Amino acid sequence: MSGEQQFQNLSLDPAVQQMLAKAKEKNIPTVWDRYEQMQPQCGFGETGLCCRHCLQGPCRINPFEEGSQTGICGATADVMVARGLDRAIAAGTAAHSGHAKHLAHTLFKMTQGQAKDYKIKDPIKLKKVATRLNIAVDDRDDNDIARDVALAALADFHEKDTPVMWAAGVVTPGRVKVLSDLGIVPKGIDHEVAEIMHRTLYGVDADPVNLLLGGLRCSVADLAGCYMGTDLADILFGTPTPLVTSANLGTLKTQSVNIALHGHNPVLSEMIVKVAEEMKDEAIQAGADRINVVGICCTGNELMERHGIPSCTHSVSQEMALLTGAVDAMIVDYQCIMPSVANVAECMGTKVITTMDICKITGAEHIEVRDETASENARQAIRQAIAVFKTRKNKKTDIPNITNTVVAGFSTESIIAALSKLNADDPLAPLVDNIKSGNIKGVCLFAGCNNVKIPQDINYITMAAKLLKENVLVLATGCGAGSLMRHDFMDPAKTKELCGDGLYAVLNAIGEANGLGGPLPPVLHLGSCVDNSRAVEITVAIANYLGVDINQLPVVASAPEPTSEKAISIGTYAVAAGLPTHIGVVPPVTGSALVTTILTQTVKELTGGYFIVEPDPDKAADTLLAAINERRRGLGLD
Ligand code: NFS
Ligand code: SF4
Repeated sequence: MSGEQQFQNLSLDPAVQQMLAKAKEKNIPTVWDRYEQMQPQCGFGETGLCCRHCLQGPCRINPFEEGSQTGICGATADVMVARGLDRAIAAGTAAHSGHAKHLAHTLFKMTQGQAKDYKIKDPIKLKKVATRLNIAVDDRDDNDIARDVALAALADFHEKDTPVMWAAGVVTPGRVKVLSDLGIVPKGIDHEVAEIMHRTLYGVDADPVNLLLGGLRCSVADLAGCYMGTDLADILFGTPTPLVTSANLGTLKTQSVNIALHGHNPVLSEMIVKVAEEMKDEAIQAGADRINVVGICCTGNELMERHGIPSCTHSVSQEMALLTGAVDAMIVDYQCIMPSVANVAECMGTKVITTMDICKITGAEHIEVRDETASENARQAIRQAIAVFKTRKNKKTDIPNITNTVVAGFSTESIIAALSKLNADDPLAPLVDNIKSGNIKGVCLFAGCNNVKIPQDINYITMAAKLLKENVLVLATGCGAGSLMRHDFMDPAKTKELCGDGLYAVLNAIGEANGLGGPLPPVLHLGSCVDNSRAVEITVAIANYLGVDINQLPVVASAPEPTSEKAISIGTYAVAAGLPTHIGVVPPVTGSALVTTILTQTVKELTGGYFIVEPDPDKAADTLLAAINERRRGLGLD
């Protein structure tokens, strides 16, 4: 094989393939090289049968061997696997809710006049959230309402007698009952994370079913953290409305000071975008035409949704952005940042700048960004990027000439607004009627990451293509959205080609009614991974409209290429919410037949949701279609 073709088994994105060829030529190791070097990976870990929870270990169980089938303390395979899964859920929950807590602190400080760079951008959303929380809004100052919302958010982290408000208040009444009956309504977000750490400690919970119920409860706390993250970010930075933008490595520009923002929390990235605008002249003085801010991973999604900032790449291909030689600074906050970016940056003569005290990377420069001094800190970081540009400006870059058109900016609010152009009095009616008639067979949410074990994007595009043709409305978040946007699935010019007739008719009617002169894009971008809450909000609205519970709706979820523990916690709350939930990578649970059966079958009797583990994307799409059809029949639809 020659040229870039040899990289087709690593990534389906032609821009990534070009950069892989360059990495090879320059002998710069990437995630794919390290993956190869890691083979064969350990079978004990792969099946969840190794335990390091105490100093008598490590213990491992060989499921194929006679003899000792427990760890030294007597923990069985079932216990080991359940404990491991619980800790992954707790880690995911800690991350999403840590992000939300950060926003709550920022919002609170803003109301106290201590974070002057931040403002309430969406007072309507503020009042909507406050009302849901039973916080008075009439005749009150926005600042006072915001303070109460921030305090309610912070209160949701601690154990209390009442349920977590961002959990119990955001699902259907039927779901609250299901979760209450199972004893899995969280009492406090941090409390649930801590309790998982406690019960998975050496010599605590040794009942796999009890452990899994604990994991489910923690995942509901994860839903709360995600939902809070979305709510507070919308209040501070605005609720997305549709806009046109672009994606892929071609969004980097040789003549510009290129800043790649990578990570998750808009608290940082929003400030960089704002200050970059103000510092344009400094960039021009340095010889650039402007400051070009692009996104990577979920912070990229947040900025794209709210401001149309282009996304340059996502997830497993993050090193590729640096390999272009055009990134003057990669500024990161936390989560999903491969430490290897610091090495690639060094090879390419550029910089990674870390900004949060919990996320420093050896080899990167650290500029602590604090709420109180955010714009000044942002200025410092951008100045570093301009300095790098000065040394880079006469050097060759290798930017793949590949960009994809993206229509993004969907949110519950913007979708309802678009639907209200078809029926102002009853905006959900057009959506629900089309589901009933079968123009829309069902809804599938694609979420999660890319994973080095899978040729990048292949599962997303295979599955989405099949589901769209079958008239399934496709929503996407996180790096799943990133994947689909880099293959034109968010380009309205492709809606006709990609969608079945019924779905196309609906997307076109909405687009026309909104003056777009054409359809909505084939896939609706709902935002970052915390914004899976938007999919929950839409699903709950449909369920309430029909007077049914979530587990009856023809709605499914899929993380076809999951990597992070955050994807595990999200998948688990999708199951707790009652959704058939596909994952395309086998998680480390197969060492326990009991745990595997509970997750893929038994849990269905408890929550109505269940996991579908299927690495083959074609088969996975068929299984999700069958699940959608089963639910349609349950509702008496064809
Ligand atoms: Ni979600 Fe987003 Fe991407 Fe995966 Fe990481 S950025 S929070 S975890 S890799 S989708
Ligand atoms: Fe081994 Fe038990 Fe310790 Fe785990 S907790 S390492 S199974 S002795």
